[in-house]
Amino acid sequence: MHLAELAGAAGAVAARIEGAPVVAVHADASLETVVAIVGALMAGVPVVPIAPDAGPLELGHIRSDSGAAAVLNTAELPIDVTERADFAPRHALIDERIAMILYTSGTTGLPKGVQLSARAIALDLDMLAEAWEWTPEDVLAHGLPLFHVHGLVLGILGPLRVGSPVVHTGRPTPDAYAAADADVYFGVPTVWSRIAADTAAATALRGARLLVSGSAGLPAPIFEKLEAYCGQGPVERYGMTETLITVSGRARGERRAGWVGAALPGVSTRLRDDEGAVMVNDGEAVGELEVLTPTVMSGYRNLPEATAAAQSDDGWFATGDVASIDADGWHRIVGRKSVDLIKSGGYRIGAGEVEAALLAHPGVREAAVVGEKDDDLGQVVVAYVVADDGVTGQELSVFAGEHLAVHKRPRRVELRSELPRNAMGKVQKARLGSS
Ligand code: MCA
Ligand code: AMP
Repeated sequence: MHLAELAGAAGAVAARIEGAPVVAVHADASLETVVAIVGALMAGVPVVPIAPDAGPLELGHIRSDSGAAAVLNTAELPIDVTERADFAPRHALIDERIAMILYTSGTTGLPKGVQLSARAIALDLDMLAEAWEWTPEDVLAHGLPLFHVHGLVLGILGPLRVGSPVVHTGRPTPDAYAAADADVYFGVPTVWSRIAADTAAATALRGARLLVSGSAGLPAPIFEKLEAYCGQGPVERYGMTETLITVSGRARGERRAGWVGAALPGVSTRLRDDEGAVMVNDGEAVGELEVLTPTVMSGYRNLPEATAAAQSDDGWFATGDVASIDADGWHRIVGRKSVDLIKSGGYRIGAGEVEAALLAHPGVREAAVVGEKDDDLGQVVVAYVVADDGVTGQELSVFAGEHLAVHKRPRRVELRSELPRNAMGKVQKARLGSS
């Protein structure tokens, strides 16, 4: 679809929804999703992209918490991508208005709505375009989901802002990436690891100008394999839904396996130790990474306390990631402070949300969910459950599947007679794999 056609089709959506408080979009990987989201942006209506396979719990929560009056797209209000309207956008991506609300998992409870202003999104895309020397001459390819920052903000709004064509491959398989014949490729580490294991696909990317990896740490051996087969290792970049992308390698700069680059212009970063003292940037000392960025969210929706808790007393955003920074300002992400935030295939999954879904089963008495190391997905979701006699792991997998999006479901459910607890009665998750 050409830009003028997109503007016409999105204009038709914009005219229809103008004045709505919030709209949700059933965000499958389709042109309809792009038209609906761009239409909402044109109309200045905050848009909530929803995972197409979201379970009833998440869906109900997201709709009521966001206040979305309607769900656009194939599910409830079919969008005709051939319809056209001359809608004059009243709100370019420049103001403080909330453009998008992205629901993302925390350590406990239901997902939180991260409110992103139009200005923050535009600024982040401009910073990335500069760092990656991204121009209208580049064809971008990726096959990432359209309900998170990576696939949607970077992967769809990015090309629209830069003016570069984008090919969405449907799924991010090695074959589809190899066939895309693009200049720039975006992927999560799982995608890069699958490409690195497929010599033919990896070799087909030799002509690319830039490979970019993010959403989770790229293992150094994968970087090195890609370097060998594709002629370059990916540029890594780091960010969060709450801050957008704040740290990145540069297109023409150094690419260092295991490191995610330097702060983008206008962004400051620092490390704090357990007592809150700011640490030295010597490339060795590890502490919690904090960022001060003009791209930070406009708060969690309806959660002023959680919003305040994520900030330091002097207004920096506490990422919850543990990192080191070297004297040149390069960052290495070492892990996360909380075991209750799991990253699987680049998806952020809150252990508490999965535990709550399992505990809703009448035969489940206790549940503890952890992320266990996995070569393909980085981490996989594993549930340890104490259940009544006769309840099977298989039954609980199916039960969880009825309540949660597929990427949040435990890949393994292990039944235990009890869970290891400390003297205070708190589950000791670190002991679960071996107990
Ligand atoms: C998956 N399957 C399951 C389960 N999980 N079946 C039963 N139980 C489960 N627990 C099914 C899937 O539906 C699929 O079935 C098949 O198993 C293969 O699944 P999987 O191995 O997960 O492969 P995949 O479906 O290809 O997923 C890998 C993936 C995916 C493509 C890398 O994880 C992905 O799209 N990740 C991107 C996440 C992302 O965009 N994160 C960005 C967050 P079938 O084949 O039948 O369908 S934004 C962010 O992090 C910040 C801002 C940043 O820095 O970017
Ligand atoms: P999300 O909320 O899905 O946006 O996930 C944000 C989290 O993903 C961060 O807090 C990090 O833990 C992780 N992350 C993103 N990019 C990277 C990266 N390049 N290296 C390591 N971790 C990353």
